Amino acid sequence: MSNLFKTRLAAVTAEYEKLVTLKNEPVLPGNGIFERYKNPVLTAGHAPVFWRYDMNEATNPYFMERFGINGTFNAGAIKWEGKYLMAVRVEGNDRKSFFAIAESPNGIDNFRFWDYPVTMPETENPDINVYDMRLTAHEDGWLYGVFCSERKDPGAPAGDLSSAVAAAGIARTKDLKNWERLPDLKTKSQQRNVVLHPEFVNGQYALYTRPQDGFIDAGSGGGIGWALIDDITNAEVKDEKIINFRHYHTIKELKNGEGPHPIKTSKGWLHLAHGVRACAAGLRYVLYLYMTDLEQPDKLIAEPAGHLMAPMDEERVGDVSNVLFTNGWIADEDGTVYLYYASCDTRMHVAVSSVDRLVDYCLNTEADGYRSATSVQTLSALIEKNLKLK
Ligand code: M1P
Repeated sequence: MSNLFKTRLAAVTAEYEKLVTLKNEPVLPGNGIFERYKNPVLTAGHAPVFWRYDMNEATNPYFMERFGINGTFNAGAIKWEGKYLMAVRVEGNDRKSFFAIAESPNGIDNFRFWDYPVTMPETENPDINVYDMRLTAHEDGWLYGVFCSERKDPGAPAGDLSSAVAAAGIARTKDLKNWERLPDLKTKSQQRNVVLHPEFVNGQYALYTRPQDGFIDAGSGGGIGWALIDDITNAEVKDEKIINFRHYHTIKELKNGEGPHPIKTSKGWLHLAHGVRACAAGLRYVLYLYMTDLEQPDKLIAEPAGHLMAPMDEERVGDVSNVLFTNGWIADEDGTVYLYYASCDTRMHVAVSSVDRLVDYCLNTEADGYRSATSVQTLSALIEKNLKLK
């Protein structure tokens, strides 16, 4: 082995091992609702060395990267056979995204990718790009992955190489290794952020949807939708209603989208979502919570004003600035909630809370009154209550 090859192999391997074994720690005292963890749980550097490099000196004498990884973000999550798994959106330097499973023994650090990425079967109309998988262990016994399938807009005028069409791809598996691709969701509008509810509702599959007029703009799509589906192997949205509306001058004025599937609690279904507003810096993506009725998951029962989490510090920096996005969380048997979120379409982080704390937050934080005056009323009532304690 030449010196150069040997030296670079050793240095790159040592750097990788140091990164993936880095111990994580909570950032305290936090806000009491959740604790952010200090280090990102997945970065491009977590991609195994043998993904990025040809390890054979004869064919790679300079030990140079042969397959660059640009980012690891927007991951679905599930606890599986005692391990914390993420179905990660891995984006190569070629801008194509694909899915790969990363596994951790504790949910907060030591995430390592499985050897191979997911080989997702294509439909007869191949996806150009796939991303943002939501994982749902459904009561029908299958584990579903619902994701965005992006294709070039067939109606785009010549020379327009950007217009695209977003649809919901649907696949299922029993082992997260072998996937059966089902037909894409049939729907009148474009769709992204489609999520499968884990239980049957009136004997039907239920989907959270996000109808949108264009590839980027939600347009007349009023928010997060809800649709019951007769047959998941040929899923079609026949009737769709909005259950979580966008609203003027809020964190979700422009767009919103369901995150992972909601967590079932004794007080109702706990939902995590992203909201988007426009500002001089571009689009600002934040995370928020809402709750729906236990018996009627399409009926809103609580929604605190504003965001749960917004990008801060280095979370603001990345390929698409000012973005937090989530499509994965894990509620552990003891009620601990691992909330996985991506910053700036670049890397993954974790924040830890509990079902009790998040429900408390939802049920005891004032809803948005939609005016400055109502915000002042809310704040003044809290101040008055606190000052009486003196
Ligand atoms: O770049 C930010 C996000 O933009 C899109 O979000 P939405 O579906 O709300 O339009 C998605 O492409 C998402 O992947 C991305 O993180």
